[in-house]
Amino acid sequence: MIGRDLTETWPAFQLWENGSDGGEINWNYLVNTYGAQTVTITDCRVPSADSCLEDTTLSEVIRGWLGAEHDPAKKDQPLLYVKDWHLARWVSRNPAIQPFYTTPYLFADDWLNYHYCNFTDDDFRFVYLGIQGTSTPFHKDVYDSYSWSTNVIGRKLWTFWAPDDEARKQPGVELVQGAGETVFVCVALLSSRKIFLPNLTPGCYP
Ligand SMILES: O=C(O)CCC(=O)C(=O)O
Repeated sequence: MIGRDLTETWPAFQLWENGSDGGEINWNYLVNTYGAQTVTITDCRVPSADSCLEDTTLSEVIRGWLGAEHDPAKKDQPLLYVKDWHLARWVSRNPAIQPFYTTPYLFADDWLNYHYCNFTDDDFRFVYLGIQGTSTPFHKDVYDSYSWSTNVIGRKLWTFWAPDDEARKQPGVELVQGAGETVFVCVALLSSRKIFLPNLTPGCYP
């Protein structure tokens, strides 16, 4: 885990947070700036949620979270999570939109995104946005790559296991990532992440 200094100059900490104390998501900014974008969502109540991805607009998702009828305690309501959102790509193509992050020097050497950004229409720089209880199931990163992930708002619980099957039968190693902290996941770890407080997480996956 890397401390807050690494990303303290990121505009996201001003743009996406409400008030001077931080800690709360600035929903108005997200809706006004990014609301029309199509994002991919999963319902974290459904086992293997990653297998039932759907597309909708960001405004629709936020409207659902903030609506009077939304009660995350009710198990019959969906628990939506915005996943693999290509926000960095969209911002880089829209000069009128203020960038929300810069790649820290430690992670500048990124062969995978260099290739994808320059020679394809795809990339592996993602933002995740969710409310308390949303999570990403057990997985390892694309093409066995390394990854890094900075938490902008909220706290995130990570659980890591060593890559062999035997290790998965043991409890994993847990780590709580606070706002501004960056987790680096090396290829030797399989990883599963659970988010138990509101989070908004720019991630770039070399
Ligand atoms: O933040 C998350 O929910 C998932 C992040 C992720 O999948 C990753 O860093 O590999």
